[in-house]
Amino acid sequence: MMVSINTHTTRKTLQHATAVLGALLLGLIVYGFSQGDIAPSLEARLLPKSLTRQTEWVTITAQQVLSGSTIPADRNVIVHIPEEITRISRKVLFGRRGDTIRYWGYCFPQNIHDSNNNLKRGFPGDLFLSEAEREFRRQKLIAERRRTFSIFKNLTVADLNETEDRVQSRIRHQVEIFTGGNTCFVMTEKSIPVGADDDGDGLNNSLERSLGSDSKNPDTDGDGINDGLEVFRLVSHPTKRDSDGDGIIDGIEDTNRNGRFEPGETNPTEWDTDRDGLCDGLCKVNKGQDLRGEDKNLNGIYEPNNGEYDPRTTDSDGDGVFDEHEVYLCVLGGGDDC
Ligand SMILES: [Ca+2]
Ligand SMILES: [Ca+2]
Ligand SMILES: [Ca+2]
Ligand SMILES: [Ca+2]
Repeated sequence: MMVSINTHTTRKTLQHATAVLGALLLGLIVYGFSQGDIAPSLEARLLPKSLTRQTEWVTITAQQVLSGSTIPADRNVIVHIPEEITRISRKVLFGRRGDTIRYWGYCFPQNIHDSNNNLKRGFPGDLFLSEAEREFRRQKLIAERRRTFSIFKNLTVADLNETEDRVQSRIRHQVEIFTGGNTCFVMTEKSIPVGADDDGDGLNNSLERSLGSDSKNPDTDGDGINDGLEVFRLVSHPTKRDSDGDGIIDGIEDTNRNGRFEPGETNPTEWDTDRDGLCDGLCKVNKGQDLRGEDKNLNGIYEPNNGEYDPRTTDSDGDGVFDEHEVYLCVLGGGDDC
């Protein structure tokens, strides 16, 4: 009993010591470099200055990045990029959340040469900013610069262009590709998924787990479109071969399998692409009693000789009678394959 309490206490003490050490380290960094161009970067931290000192430190281990983890909001987070990762893009590593979520951080350089370079420029590592954070800083700098103009002076196009140029040059974003062995600091306003991408489909392992897709298989449902394209571009189900339930699998609807619904294709996320009332493939109608649809053999090819209609056109044969009405007339006439 005593032993377990002591172990627990020791662990607590160690955790505390690590946290204090981390805070001291950042304190030194901030103090040491506050004279250089680090100041605007740190001022733009996501938390008010008064709160940053008491912000908790969290470490995400290389093992956690491999299996997929979450970077919590409003914490000082240290992420160890596992050696197993050769290279991974910032977007994939942080689950493509940067368009809407403000996060920023920096990676400590791996060798002393890089380190010296960065120290000369007044920052101990290479900065990265999410798209949302870059836009936030851009707007802030533009507003600051506008205030420096006299209210009696009209801004010319040249003034505005100059403002834009100056602002762009002040926003430093240096890391798009992360490599194994890096140690990086991250702070985010909302939690973001972090992880390796074992199967290279653009979804990191944390996202794959939350979506229920297979992190070792780039096309979990085997419909011909990879998981990343399904989630981020097509917005279809990575675990469902026929996302819209019209009978035709996603990779047949999206013929060139590029994750976009384009002219000449049927829509993998809409059961009736041409909205003529008949589904693209075959669907149950009349409370499940009948099967009706346009591409009846579900092969993605319009075959009028097989009694099919074109799921891309409301009037497939161009005779002025809409497809749905043709089916209605067929049923009235007692046809058995309408
Ligand atoms: Ca993946
Ligand atoms: Ca798929
Ligand atoms: Ca479908
Ligand atoms: Ca469809």
